[in-house]
Amino acid sequence: MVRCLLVGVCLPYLPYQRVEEYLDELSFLADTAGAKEVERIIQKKERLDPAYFIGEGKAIEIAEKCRKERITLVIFDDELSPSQVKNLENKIGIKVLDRTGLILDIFAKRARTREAKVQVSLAQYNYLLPRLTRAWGHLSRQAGGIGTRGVGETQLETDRRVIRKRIQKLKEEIENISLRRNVQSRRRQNTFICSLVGYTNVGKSTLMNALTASKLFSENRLFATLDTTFRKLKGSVLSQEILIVDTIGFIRKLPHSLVASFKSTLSEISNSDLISYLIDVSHPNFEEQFSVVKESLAELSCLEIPTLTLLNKCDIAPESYVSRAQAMFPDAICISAKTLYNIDLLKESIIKEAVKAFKGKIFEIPLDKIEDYNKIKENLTVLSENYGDRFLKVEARGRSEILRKVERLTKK
Ligand SMILES: Nc1nc2c(ncn2[C@@H]2O[C@H](COP(=O)(O)OP(=O)(O)OP(=O)(O)O)[C@@H](O)[C@H]2O)c(=O)[nH]1
Ligand SMILES: [Mg+2]
Repeated sequence: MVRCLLVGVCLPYLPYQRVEEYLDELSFLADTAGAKEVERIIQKKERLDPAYFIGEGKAIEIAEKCRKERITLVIFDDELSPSQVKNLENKIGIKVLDRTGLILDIFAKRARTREAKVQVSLAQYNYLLPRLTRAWGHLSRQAGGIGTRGVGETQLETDRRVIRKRIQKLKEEIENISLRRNVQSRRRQNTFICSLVGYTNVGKSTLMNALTASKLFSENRLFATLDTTFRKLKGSVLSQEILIVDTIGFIRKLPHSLVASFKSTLSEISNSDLISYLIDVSHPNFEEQFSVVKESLAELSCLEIPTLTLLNKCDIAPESYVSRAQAMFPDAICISAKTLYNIDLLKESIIKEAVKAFKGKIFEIPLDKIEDYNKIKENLTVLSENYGDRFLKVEARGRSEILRKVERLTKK
């Protein structure tokens, strides 16, 4: 494992304890990426330094510490500008990474499917583009521009062109994938979709496995899941199909380039009939984690969708955390995806929501409207069809908006 040092800055409005917790999360991220925290430094500062982010003196202190402890990587909890990274690397003499760079690295390492890989590459190139420009600017300045200007510029232009072309290609590929996805989701219109949503590592995949008797990858690391997966809810007696969707976890300060790239994956959430919010009540900071998720969902325009709040990891959560959470979410269900505590109760609640969302109805469709009816039919669960002299009598279940469409056919 790479030995690393973590750096956090405590600005006047932030409690020190909070910065500690942020660094705990950063340490967890570092561990996921394959780096071990050897030291951490928190600097109290009135304002950030434009050149070094932290103070120059602090940078020298870090350099000494790294030499003494054989540390080879420094990770900052905040996003650094490209020139800050360059200045810090020059001063400290080893690689400097910011939070965004670290998260991108983890995503790149963990992406398995074509779609996840393409989305991560797009985010990486978008991150690289402005950095590439300035890095080259720096090099040609170092040489005083003499003799190298032409070469440097040409190289830079070529690199930028290549990267822009790649970005364009990746965007097209993502477009194609989401187009296919849309077709798929239209076909799924007569199924009830329940998404499991939450901060990273709250137990979404574990719960998915519990609900659907599948064996998705889950582990005590951040961002174990980078794709959305669908599975049928097991044990539902409804004729209605119920699908459970496992999604990517959210995190504080998720890099913008990543959010943009994963838009098509995340937009799956907005197709749901029900969002199950998972909260890890064993985590000291679960309130903030919840608001991060809530904000991200607002950006994806998902706030209108009915929700179910689940307090997960009840088996290991301290009593006081659970009561704090229950006061905050009086309707929430306490569960444990691991010990299966209350999982049957949860299944019933999901089924109840499915019953609410999908109504059954009987229609008499005039025979001259049969063609129109056939077009809508694939979005319904048809229970029976009987031809009469003037009407086709249909008994069907479906989403209310689809039922309204059929209803309109029965009107003159
Ligand atoms: N004790 C306990 N551990 C749990 C519970 N649910 C999940 N875990 C553990 O929490 C860790 C993370 O679980 P995952 O299911 O991978 O979490 P996730 O939300 O899918 O995480 P990402 O995909 O990384 O966003 C694993 O080590 C699980 O075994 C629970 O109810 N109780
Ligand atoms: Mg997962």
